[in-house]
Amino acid sequence: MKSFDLSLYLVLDPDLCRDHSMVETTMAAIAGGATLIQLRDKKAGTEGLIRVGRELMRAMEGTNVPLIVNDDIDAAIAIGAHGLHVGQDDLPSQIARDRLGPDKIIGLSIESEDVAQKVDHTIVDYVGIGPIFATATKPDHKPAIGFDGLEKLVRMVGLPSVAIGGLKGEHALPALESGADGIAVVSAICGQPDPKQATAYIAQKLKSARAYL
Ligand code: TZP
Ligand code: MG
Repeated sequence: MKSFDLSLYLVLDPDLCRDHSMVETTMAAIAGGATLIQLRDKKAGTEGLIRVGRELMRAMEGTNVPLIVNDDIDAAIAIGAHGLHVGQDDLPSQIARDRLGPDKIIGLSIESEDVAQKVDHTIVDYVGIGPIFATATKPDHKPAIGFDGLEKLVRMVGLPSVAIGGLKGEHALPALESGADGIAVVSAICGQPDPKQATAYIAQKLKSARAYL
């Protein structure tokens, strides 16, 4: 069954997690209210991703929170992850779908109107839109689009969407007001002294934003 909740999407970054292992950070975030976890490690290589991904899958069993792997389809398949997230420079989503089959979640990053126009709704399950703000977490990111840009792209794409890039709990309201289904964060959780509390804070902001809207 392909079901997922984009509300509070944690993208793991091992460099930022430092003081806590990826598993510790993930389990703390889930306890704090994270609804989806993405394993993103640009340095690990496929074998490294598979190792940590399998550990994550074991730890997350029974939580109902899906694990999505960034970029590396071989790792995603070996791990038995719930899905794959690809960017514009990664594997084309059609090829990803062919290899993963219909039941896995496929997410796609979009950052401009050009790209938004080309999204294939029959293949992609959700889009990650951003960066909303410039962020040191992804040094090679595309220009920041702000919440106005987010709103435009959410409307154009018409798929479930999550905003990303420089976001913190305070941005839950403008992100949801712009039409996104949730926010994706790295540094607002990874590397925080207490990842569970950091996640619970964002979850609370999302809850108040929903109550307000
Ligand atoms: N894609 C666009 S911005 C970004 C990614 C993976 C990094 C977001 O990190 P942070 O720390 O939440 O700004
Ligand atoms: Mg990528």
